[in-house]
Amino acid sequence: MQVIDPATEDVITDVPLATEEEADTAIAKARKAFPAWRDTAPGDRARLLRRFAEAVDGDLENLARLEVRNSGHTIGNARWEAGNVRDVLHYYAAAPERLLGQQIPVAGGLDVTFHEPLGVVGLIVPWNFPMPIAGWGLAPALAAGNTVVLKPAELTPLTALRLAELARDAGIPEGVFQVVAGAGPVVGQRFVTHPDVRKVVFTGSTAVGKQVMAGCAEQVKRVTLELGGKSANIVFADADLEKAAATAPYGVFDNAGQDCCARSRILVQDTVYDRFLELLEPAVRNLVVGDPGDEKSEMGPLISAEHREKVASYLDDAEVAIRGSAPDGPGFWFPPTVVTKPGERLLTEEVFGPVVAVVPFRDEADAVRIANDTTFGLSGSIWTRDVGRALRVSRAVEAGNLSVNSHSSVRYWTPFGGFKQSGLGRELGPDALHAFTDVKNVFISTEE
Ligand code: TXE
Repeated sequence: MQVIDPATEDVITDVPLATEEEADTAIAKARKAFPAWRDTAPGDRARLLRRFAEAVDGDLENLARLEVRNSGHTIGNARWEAGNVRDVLHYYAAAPERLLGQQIPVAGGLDVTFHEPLGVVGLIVPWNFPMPIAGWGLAPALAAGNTVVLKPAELTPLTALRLAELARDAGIPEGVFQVVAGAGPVVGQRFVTHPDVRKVVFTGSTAVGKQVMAGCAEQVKRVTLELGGKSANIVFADADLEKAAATAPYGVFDNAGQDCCARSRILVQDTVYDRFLELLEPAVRNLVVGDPGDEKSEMGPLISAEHREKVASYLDDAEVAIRGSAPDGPGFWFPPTVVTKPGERLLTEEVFGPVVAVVPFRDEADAVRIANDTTFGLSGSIWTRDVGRALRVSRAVEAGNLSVNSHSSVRYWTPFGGFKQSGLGRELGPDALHAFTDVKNVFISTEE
């Protein structure tokens, strides 16, 4: 498979696509490696994860540059992403020694619980954030004592392959973490059907996520899903309008909008709607779109020509109000685009590109109604100076990750995941660890 630089359309390298048999070989190796990894003393497992984190840190600039070329991410973002893998590995490195069970009062004996690792975990990773999404799965999975096979997206395998090399260099035993680059319907599907894969963590489109979940149901296989979004950025009239408008582009155009948490609907209270658009316009026009390797760039290209066509199709029946800049020439460029008269598809489907709809609302109830008028429920922002309103609206919006007066979505200390068709289960934070274990209860009789 050819790997393409989306900013130049140059072929970077070729990567062999694994067959189903090769996926089976990797799964067999992971299964073989499982008992020894599960039984590794917690302190030793923690030490190996820390060494892996340090190896990532030592390679941070190389990983970031690799992502700039393979995914078109700006160098600033790519450094954050590699740093996030390091941080998540450090965070979960503390876990093997703190994976505490319970002792439960019962009659006639002693009752204790254990958090047992599941076995082989299959991670299916998309192309939009290849590094962090890999890290969010593999760090807690390994910390809890599972072994991992990871399938990167067809378009973006390079940083995952590098992470596997770094793991090996750090001393993670053979078979404990393997990367199998291949097609979704072949390798990804094999993770779903293979009985030795005990859990699948899937991040990607809602359509494929539903198939993965249905496939996992056949074996009652554990599954975590992180799917699409259509998140709302709700701006009330009492908000710091300057700040809300200046930061709104980063809430939706970051990673060229290829972000499941993109606030792709900006809902603005009608009394300040025109003023907000006036403030938004320079922020959109001044966004630096260009060579992702340049330190000054704030937005890079889209991932592929095919994806650019899909993004463009959302403007067929829409009226564009503001259009930012984008380079000409080779590369899958698309300008940041603001729409005030969106078509139905743009309002309901995930665009996954730099296109945002700005929609007026009347009052609090109206804002909540519009925000919730979607099958998705991943993320969102609320801009207001009224603390009571911030809390009321946060509780009323059906989404897993909300921020008030901020566009932040991901903090590795806190749970991340979706309501409704945005997903199932949570990643990150302390609870994600339990998503990679099953609780075992043991009763020991004290009767003579
Ligand atoms: O996703 P796919 P695509 C959304 C976004 C985007 C759209 C399509 O709207 O425009 O999905 O992107 C693997 N069994 N998101 O086509 O196909 C595939 O190889 C098992 C949102 O890239 O879902 C890749 O590794 N696996 C999203 C991963 O699934 C299969 C991130 C995701 O690919 C498979 C990405 C199968 N049958 C896209 N078919 C988010 N939540 O951030 C494919 N795959």
